[in-house]
Amino acid sequence: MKKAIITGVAGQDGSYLAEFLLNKGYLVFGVLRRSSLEFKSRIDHLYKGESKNVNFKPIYGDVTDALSINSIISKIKPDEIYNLAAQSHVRVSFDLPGYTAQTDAIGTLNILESIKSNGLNKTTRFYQASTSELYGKVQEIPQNENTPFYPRSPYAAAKLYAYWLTINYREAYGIFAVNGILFNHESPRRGNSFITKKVVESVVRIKKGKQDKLKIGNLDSRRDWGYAPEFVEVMWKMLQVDYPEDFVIATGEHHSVRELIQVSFRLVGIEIHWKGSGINEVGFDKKNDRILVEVDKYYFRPTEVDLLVGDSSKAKNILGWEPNTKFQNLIEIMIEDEIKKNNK
Ligand code: NAP
Ligand code: F7E
Repeated sequence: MKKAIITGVAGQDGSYLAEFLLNKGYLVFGVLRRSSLEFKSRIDHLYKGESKNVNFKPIYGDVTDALSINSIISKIKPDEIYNLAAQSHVRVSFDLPGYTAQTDAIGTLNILESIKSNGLNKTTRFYQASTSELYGKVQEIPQNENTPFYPRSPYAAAKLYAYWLTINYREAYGIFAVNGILFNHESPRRGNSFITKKVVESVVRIKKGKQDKLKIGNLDSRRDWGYAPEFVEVMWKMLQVDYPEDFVIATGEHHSVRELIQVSFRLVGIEIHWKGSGINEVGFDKKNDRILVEVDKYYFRPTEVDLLVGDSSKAKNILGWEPNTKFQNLIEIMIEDEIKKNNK
């Protein structure tokens, strides 16, 4: 039975990846941070109650704590490690730059150093959750594995260190260590302060009369949004090939925050029109002129990433991976789930 460790297992991707690996017959060790409440909504079903899976083993650990990470890795000696743990919110990284660096940069060092110092170089494969945020102020469109990076946040700068460290441990010590440079991927399990989840939650609540307005930041920002369950599958694929290489994973489409809002409202039967500009722009219901969307500068970032769109043809050629779910379909899935939750 293959053994995998997932850090960040209670997050959006970690929860889908755990389910995916369990279905493949893995013994999955999920690293969980201690928190004051034990409720882990995305993975509770894997280790509590009737649905629990005996092959899922939760363990306490924190990637900033080298001792805990080394003790976990040296005991388990896993075949694969997926490092998904992160302070993953770009806006929040401007408020918490130190914590973001400790988790997203030094956390990666702690894992790689443990693989090396335990002599697991040839037996443990390592996946690093790299990100399209590395491209930041983009140097070319679309972005591929050779596009130069230009990080625009403490989050991206920390992830840049982890990206290069992964390559360095591969080249210096022969570890099968790879970067998945994943573009934004979303799902009903997305944290609710990220834009897709925030918009669909608000739209359904507004439709149900439970909320007045949606307050939003930069409407013009454009992202390449994919579907998280399809993106975790390719993390696994990257560790199954003969040679370690880095891959861009994306849908190849880009859409603005404005389109995201418009499509989401349309799916609940509301047609949004826009008037004004900049901070004074508003979105209103065409039927009754009611203002439903307002710009709030609180959500602006000190430095923004205006446009991300990826070219994942390398992943298609080498891993045989292609996305099935694109923008419209993704928003439909998320809205449908939100409506179901609201009807409960
Ligand atoms: P997420 O939902 O924010 O999950 C991150 C997980 O990391 C959470 O479970 C969190 O624990 C855990 N964590 C945070 N600090 C930790 C620490 N010091 N030690 C151990 N665990 C810690 O993120 P996601 O969307 O699933 O993304 C997974 C990874 O991919 C992240 O590294 C992210 O930066 C990267 N990424 C994401 C995207 C995307 O679009 N989703 C794109 C590219 C790259 P709690 O649950 O206790 O908070
Ligand atoms: O913002 C704009 C915002 O927070 C998307 C993380 O998973 O993907 C994610 O990072 C865009 C930005 O994701 C609001 O300014 C406007 O331009 O959903 P987001 P992100 O920053 O792209 C990358 C690939 C990661 O690696 C990260 O871990 O939407 N925006 N108004 C807003 N964003 C938020 N959150 N809230 C707003 O009100």
